[in-house]
Amino acid sequence: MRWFPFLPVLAFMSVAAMAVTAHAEATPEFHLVLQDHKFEPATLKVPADTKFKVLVTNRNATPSEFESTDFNREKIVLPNATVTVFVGPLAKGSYKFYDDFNHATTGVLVAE
Ligand SMILES: [Cu+2]
Repeated sequence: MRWFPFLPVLAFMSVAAMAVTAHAEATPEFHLVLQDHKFEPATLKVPADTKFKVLVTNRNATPSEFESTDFNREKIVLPNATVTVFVGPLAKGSYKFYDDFNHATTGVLVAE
């Protein structure tokens, strides 16, 4: 049996399979919880120069709005709900965020 001519095809298929796997693992996930009108954690370390997602869960009895002018996102989070916010890639640095419905509730993303 002459399988030699199929080698390039097999090589291509394995590279394509690797690319699909890498893509599936590509978006790191971080969690924030709103509780007692505080973000937990209030400081969230994230990778610099990488797209990531933040899952924000609201355990308060009132709606919140996860918002940042530093990284330009805003999303309402109803009580007992979780929203997913895609962020980045961010350069190294600190990026403030807050609850737009309760400005005393603040936190910071630290990209490093
Ligand atoms: Cu807002």
